[in-house]
Amino acid sequence: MGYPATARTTCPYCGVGCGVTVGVAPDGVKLSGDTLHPANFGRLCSKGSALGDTLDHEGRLLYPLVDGQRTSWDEALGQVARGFNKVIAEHGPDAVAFYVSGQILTEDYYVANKLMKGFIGSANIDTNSRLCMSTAVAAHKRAFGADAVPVCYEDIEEADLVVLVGSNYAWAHPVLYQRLAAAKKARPEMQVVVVDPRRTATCDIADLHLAIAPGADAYLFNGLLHYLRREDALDLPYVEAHVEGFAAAFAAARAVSSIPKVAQACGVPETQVSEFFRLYARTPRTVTIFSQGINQSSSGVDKANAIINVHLATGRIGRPGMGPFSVTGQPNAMGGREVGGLANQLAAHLDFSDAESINLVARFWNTSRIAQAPGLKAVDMFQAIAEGKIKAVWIMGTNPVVSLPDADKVRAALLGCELVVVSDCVQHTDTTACADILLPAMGWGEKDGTVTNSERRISRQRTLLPAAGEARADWWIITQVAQRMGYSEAFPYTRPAQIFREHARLSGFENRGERAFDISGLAELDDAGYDALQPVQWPVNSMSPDGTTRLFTDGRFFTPNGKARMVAVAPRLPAIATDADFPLVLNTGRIRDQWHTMTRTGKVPRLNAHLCEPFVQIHATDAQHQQLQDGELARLTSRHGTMLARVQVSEDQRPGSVFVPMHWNDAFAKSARVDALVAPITDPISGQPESKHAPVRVEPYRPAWQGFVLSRTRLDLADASYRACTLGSGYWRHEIAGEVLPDVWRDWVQAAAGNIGAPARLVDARQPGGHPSANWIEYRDAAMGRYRAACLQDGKLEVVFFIAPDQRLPEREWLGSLFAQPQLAAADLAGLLSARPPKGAVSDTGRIVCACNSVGEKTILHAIKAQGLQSIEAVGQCLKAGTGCGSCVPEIRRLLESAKK
Ligand SMILES: Nc1nc2c(c(=O)[nH]1)N[C@H]1C(S)=C(S)[C@@H](COP(=O)(O)OP(=O)(O)OC[C@H]3O[C@@H](n4cnc5c(=O)[nH]c(N)nc54)[C@H](O)[C@@H]3O)O[C@H]1N2
Ligand SMILES: Nc1nc2c(c(=O)[nH]1)N[C@H]1C(S)=C(S)[C@@H](COP(=O)(O)OP(=O)(O)OC[C@H]3O[C@@H](n4cnc5c(=O)[nH]c(N)nc54)[C@H](O)[C@@H]3O)O[C@H]1N2
Ligand code: SF4
Ligand SMILES: [Mo]
Repeated sequence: MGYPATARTTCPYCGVGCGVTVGVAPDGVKLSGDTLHPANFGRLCSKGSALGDTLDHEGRLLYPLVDGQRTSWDEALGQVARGFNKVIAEHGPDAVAFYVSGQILTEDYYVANKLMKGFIGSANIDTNSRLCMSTAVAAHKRAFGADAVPVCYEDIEEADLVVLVGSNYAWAHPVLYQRLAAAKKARPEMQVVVVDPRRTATCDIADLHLAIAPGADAYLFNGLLHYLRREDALDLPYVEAHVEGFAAAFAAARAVSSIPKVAQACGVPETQVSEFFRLYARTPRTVTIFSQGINQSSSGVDKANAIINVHLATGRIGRPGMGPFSVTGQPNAMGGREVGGLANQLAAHLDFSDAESINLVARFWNTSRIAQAPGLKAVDMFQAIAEGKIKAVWIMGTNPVVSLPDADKVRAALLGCELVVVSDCVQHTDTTACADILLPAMGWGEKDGTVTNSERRISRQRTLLPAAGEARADWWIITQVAQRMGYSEAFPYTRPAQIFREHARLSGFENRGERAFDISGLAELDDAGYDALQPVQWPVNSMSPDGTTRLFTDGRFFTPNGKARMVAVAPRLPAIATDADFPLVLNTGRIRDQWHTMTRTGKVPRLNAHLCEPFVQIHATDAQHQQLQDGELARLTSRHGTMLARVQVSEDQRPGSVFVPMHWNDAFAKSARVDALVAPITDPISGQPESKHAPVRVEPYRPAWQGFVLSRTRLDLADASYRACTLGSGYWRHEIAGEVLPDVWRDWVQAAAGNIGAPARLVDARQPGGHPSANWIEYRDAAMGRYRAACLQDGKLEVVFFIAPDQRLPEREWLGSLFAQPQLAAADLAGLLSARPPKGAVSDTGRIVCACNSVGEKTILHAIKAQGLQSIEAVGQCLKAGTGCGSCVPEIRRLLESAKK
C-alpha cells in the first residue's frame, strides 16, 4: 500500500475534533491545522500541534503477547475466541464482558457492540464514556427524548452570553476556547460566566466567576429558573407549545429560590448570584456549556436537566447563539453513543426499553441471539469481575486501572480474573500489566475510519503511515475474533467502509423520523466516497442530505408527543460528605498538556515541561491548617486509598476543596493514581462515578530525603517511596523521595554507572580518573544529608543526582538543558554540582509556560521587567511566547499581572 504525501485527518485527542493536515516526508511528518475543517479552521492546541512527536515506535506494543510471550496473530486470536467461547459455554454469555473506549473509531465500536449484543447475546459491553458522557446522554434523553446535542460551534461565537459550568474550556477544549476568546475580542459586549469551584485558566476571559461550592450547581440553576419566572423573563408561549413538565420543575425549584438562599447553598456572594441572574434574564442569546464538573456527580443527570430546564423555559434552544451544550471529551465519545456502545443502549439510538427496538435490531443483524436487557455499567462491571461473576473481559483503548474509581480494587479484580485481554497501542500501562493476552492496536496516523465530535460532526481519521510492528486495526481484531467464535457470516468485514455503510443503513432502518441519529444519507457511499468524505453533521438523510447544523429548530423533539420535557429537580449534594477525618473535597481533572493516562502525551518533552509532577492544589488557609508548605510533598488519604503529590498553595482554589490532576499513574510515577482515592459512587440514573467530590485528608509527607535525578536513560529507582518520571529533551527527569538513608543513592549511582560503563568505584571530583572515558564528580555532606553527583562520558553529561533533606533543591531546567550539549563547556562544568548556571546563561528559562516555543517562566518575567512589556502582544513579539497555539495566554497574562504587583 502506498502512503499519501499529504493527508487531511482528525486530531485523536479531545472532542473538539480538529482537522489536521499532515505532510509525510522522509525526514518526518509536518503537521498543521486544517484551514478548511469547520471545527478549527486551521487552529491547533499544544497537544494537537505536538502530534508529530508521538509517532515514533518507542514504547509501542508491536506484537501479540500471550502470558508475556510473543506469538502469532492467528494463535492470539484463536486463544481469545476459545477463551471467550469456553466461559460462555460454561457460565453463559453474561459471564463475559467488553470494556471499550471513546478513543476507538466508530467502525471499531460498531463491530464490538454488534459482537457482544448481537451474537454473544449479552449487553455487557460498556465504555469509558460511562465516566465521561453518560450523564449528559441520560439528561438529553429525559429532556429531548433522544441523546442529541442541539447546538453547533458557531452558536458559541454568536451568543451574547456564554456560561461555562464545570468546564475548564481553556485547557480541555482549547480550540473552542480560542474561538470563544476571539469572538469576545471582536464583540467585547459578549459576556462570559464561569461556574467552577476553582479559578481556572478559563476564567482569564470571564466577566464573572462563581466559585461555587462543590456539587451545588442544581441550586444555582433551580434558583435561576425561579428568578426568570419572577422577572417575567420566560418564554411562556414557547413552553406552552413545545414543553411539558414546567409546573413540576418550577415547583421543585421553589424550595430554595430567594437570592440569599441560593447564594448560601452555592457558597458564593449574593451580589454575584444576582449579577448572573440579571445577565441571564436580559440575554436571549445564551449558550450554557457544561462538562465534567456537572457530569461526574452522583446527581449529575439532575444537574444537567436543571441546566436544560432553563433553556427550555426561555425557549433558548434550536436558534442561533442559543442552547445547552454538553461538550464531549474524547475524540469519538459521540460516535460511541451513535453505535450504542453503552451497556444500556442497543444500537443506533435504540435501547432495550421495548421489544420493538430489540426486534428491529435483531432483524437488521439477522440474529436470534440478541441480548434482551441492559448489561452492567462500568463500575458494576468491574465489581462483577471482582466477584468472579464475569470471568473473561476484553479491554480496548482505555486504562481502567488508572481511570476508574476505587482503582486499587479494579487492579485486584483484573489480577484475579480468569481471562483478561487488552488491546492497546502501548506496551506498558497499568492495565496492560494485568493482561493475559495483549493485542497490538494501530494508533493515530495508522488507523482509518470515522469519529464524531461535540457538534455531531463526523470526520475521517485517515491512514498516513504504515502500522507499527504487527499492529492491526481494532475493527479487524474484533472481526477476526468474531469469525473464530463462529460468526463469520455476520462479520465479513475486510475494510472500514463496509462497516460504516452498515452502520449508516441501520441508522435509517425503519426510522420514520423518530430516531434522531440518522445518517442514511451516507449509506450508499462507495469506497472512494468514504475515503473522500468531508466533515458533516448528522442527521444526514433525504431531508437534509448535507447534514444538519442545529437541532430542534422547529420546536419538535423526539418524545412521543414531540414536546421537550422539563424535569423536576430536587438538588442533592455529593453522596459522601466531608467529616473530621476527611475534611477536604478532592476535585480531580485535567491539565493543559497531558492527555489522560499520558500514554501518548507523556512521550513529548515539550508537553511534559508545563507541569511535570503529580500535584495537589490547595488554598492557603487549608494549607496552613494542615501545616503544609508550598513545594513540599503531601499524602492524600481517603477511605479507599492513598497517594503522594507535590503541594501547590494557590489562591485559585476554593477553601475546603483541593484539586489533583487525573493523569499520573504507575507507568510514570509511584503512589500517584488519584482514582485510588475516589469512591465507586455513581449517579443512580446514568451510572457515572462521582469523580469530582471524594472526601480526603491531606497531610505533610516528610520523607528522610528528597531529590532528583536527570539521566539519559530512564532509571528504575525502585526503592524510592515517591517517584515521578518525565521525559525531557534528551534526558529523563526523576523526582524522588525516600525513607531509607544514603546507601540507596550509592546503589542507584552504581546502577546508573552500570548503564553507561563507568567504573563501579566512585571517583572523587578532586581525583578524576579511574576510567579512561568516564568521569564521576561527587559531593557529599553526610551531616547535612546532602549528596550530589554527576557523571560525564567523553565530556558529555550522562547523569546528575541531587539529594537533600527536604525539597529545597536547585531548579532543573538549566541542568536539563546541559544534556543537549555534545561537550560540557568549562563554565557549565564548574557550576554543575552547585547547579549554578554561568552568568547570562540563556538556558536558565525556569518552568516552561509556552509549550509551542519552549519559553519558560523566568524568561518571560525577565523580559517583562527588563523591557517593560505590558501586553500579551508585546510578550509575543519579544519572545514568541503565546504565539503558537495560544493555550498559554492565560498564564502569560497572570505573569504580566504578577509583575505589576
Ligand atoms: N488537556 C486535556 N484536555 C482534555 C482531556 C485531557 O485529558 N487533557 N480529556 C478530554 C476528556 S475525555 C474530557 S471528558 C474533557 C473534560 O473537560 P472538562 O470537564 O472541562 O475538564 P475537567 O478538568 O475534568 O473538569 C472541569 C472542571 O469541573 C470543575 N468542577 C469540579 N467540581 C465541580 C462542581 O461541583 N461544580 C462545577 N460547576 N464545577 C466543578 C473542576 O474544577 C474543573 O475545572 O476534556 C477533554 N480534553
Ligand atoms: N478521578 C478522575 N477519574 C477520571 C476522570 C476525572 O476527571 N477524574 N475522567 C474520566 C474520563 S472523562 C475519561 S474519558 C477517562 C479516560 O481514561 P482512560 O480511557 O483510561 O485513559 P486513556 O489514557 O485515554 O486510555 C486510553 C488507552 O487506549 C490506548 N489507545 C489509544 N488509541 C488506541 C486505539 O486506537 N486502539 C486501542 N486499542 N487503544 C488505543 C492508549 O494507549 C491508552 O492506554 O478517565 C475517567 N476517569
Ligand atoms: S482542541 Fe482538541 S481536537 Fe483540537 S487540536 Fe487540541 S486536542 Fe486536538
Ligand atoms: Mo472524558
